[in-house]
Amino acid sequence: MKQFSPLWSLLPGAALIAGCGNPSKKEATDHTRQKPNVIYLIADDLGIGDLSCYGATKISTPNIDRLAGQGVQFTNAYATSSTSTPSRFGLLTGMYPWRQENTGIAPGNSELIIDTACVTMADMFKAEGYATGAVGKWHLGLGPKGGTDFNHLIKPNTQDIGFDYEYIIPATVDRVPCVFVENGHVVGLDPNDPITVNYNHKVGDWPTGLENPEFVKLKPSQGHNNTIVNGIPRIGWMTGGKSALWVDEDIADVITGKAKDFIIKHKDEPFFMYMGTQDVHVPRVPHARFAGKSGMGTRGDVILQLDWTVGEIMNTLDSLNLADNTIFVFCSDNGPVIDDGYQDQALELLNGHTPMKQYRGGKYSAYEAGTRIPFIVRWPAGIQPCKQQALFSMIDVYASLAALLNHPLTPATVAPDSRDQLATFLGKDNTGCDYIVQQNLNNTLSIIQGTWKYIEPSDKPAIEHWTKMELGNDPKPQLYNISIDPSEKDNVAAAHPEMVKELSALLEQVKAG
Ligand code: NG6
Ligand code: CA
Repeated sequence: MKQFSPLWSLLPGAALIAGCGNPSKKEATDHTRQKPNVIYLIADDLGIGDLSCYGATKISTPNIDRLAGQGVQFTNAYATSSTSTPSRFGLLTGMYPWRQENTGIAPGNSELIIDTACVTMADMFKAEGYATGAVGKWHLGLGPKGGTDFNHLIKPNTQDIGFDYEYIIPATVDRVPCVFVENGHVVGLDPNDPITVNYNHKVGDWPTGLENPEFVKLKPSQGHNNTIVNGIPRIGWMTGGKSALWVDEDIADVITGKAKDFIIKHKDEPFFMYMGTQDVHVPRVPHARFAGKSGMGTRGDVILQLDWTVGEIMNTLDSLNLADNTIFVFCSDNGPVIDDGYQDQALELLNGHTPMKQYRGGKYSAYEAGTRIPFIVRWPAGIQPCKQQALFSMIDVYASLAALLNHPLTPATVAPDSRDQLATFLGKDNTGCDYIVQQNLNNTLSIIQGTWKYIEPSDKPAIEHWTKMELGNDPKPQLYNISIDPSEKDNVAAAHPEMVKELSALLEQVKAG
């Protein structure tokens, strides 16, 4: 193994630290002399109420519970945004996605939306001598403006923004093309059967959900009526690339296998692996090992599948003796949604399960369940297990990890919105950050400071068209005291004009940069 400067053990985060403020009894070990590996595993649409370690009683997630029990388990952590693309953009760039135009939910043929000139979190790790990899759901676009060409080397790809290796699902599992991309190439593509993708009109002659509903094995409830792949109608049209099409039941196995391979390959050097699971996004298609096992329909089954994935990664680390000095972050990209477009009986089979817990809204929403996420940080060599109640936002992961590595974030354009919250991230301090800013589907912003949450006025629709989710948009300012009213039932803006003024001014200041 590579040896790093002993200075490493003196870095701010390297010393063993107390669990959420309590003095540590552990002694420093040699592990802390080597840079820790970092695994950032981001689940899709998983709710804070979906895990037994967060209080779910109708489903059991033993592996994620074990991870939480060995790490810092956050109870007030937030994603930057209530949908996938902007949330991931904020994490990897350290810049609020709403500062850039094209950061809404990306189609499957979107250009790479992170500028190759941007110094990403992966670039930082690379500069620090880490092997870097992106595995699984990507959803930040690939290739140049004007539509991705999937038949040649796709450039730019994640390798142009700091990743040495990629094995990715370009967008979402409900969007075409239904293929994996490895280092810029569609995996298993037959050059004689090129892929054509379009998001405006039908291409080729493959059946669509709209024209051939008789071929559909999972019926849409909203949208999702374009090209049928594996019996599932998707968003967008595609044709060609038959030999490259993924098998939905096997996606978790494939990406978990690739993630394990990456860890094994880089076991002797520090590595950063960004892993996005397709679970629990629609279409929810569990492998036969998990089908019917939750008693809650496929939404529950893919939660079990996700838990299995986490267990596989943990076991791999254990078997290589890497668990101790690996920072393993587990979280979701946005809040949960029950029916997100397929008739999978998620609602009918909930059986009292509460993905949103007591929080209002869900995916797409400015209300709490839109961005409140499960968030766990395990690092046995550097962290004392604890529950962390401090306010924390995913936008601050980048600068916090930079602080851990003593890596300067200069010039100021690098990760401009990310703040060093390392002490909170590691459970050393429970003060948390002064304020956090979130974004809903329509870019309506809200800000939380202390116990107060302010949602800026918006003329956008109150309800999301397809899911009927409350978006939290209201032409009037909204103010909630989330410590006494976590379900945001009582808008107290009229009673506290001074607080509305203060928080709206702070939000304007953040917007101004
Ligand atoms: C919506 C899709 C939804 C999901 C979402 C993106 C319809 C009706 N709904 O437009 O199913 O794909 O986009 O989800 O098409 S995310 O988690 O990747 O942001
Ligand atoms: Ca998502």
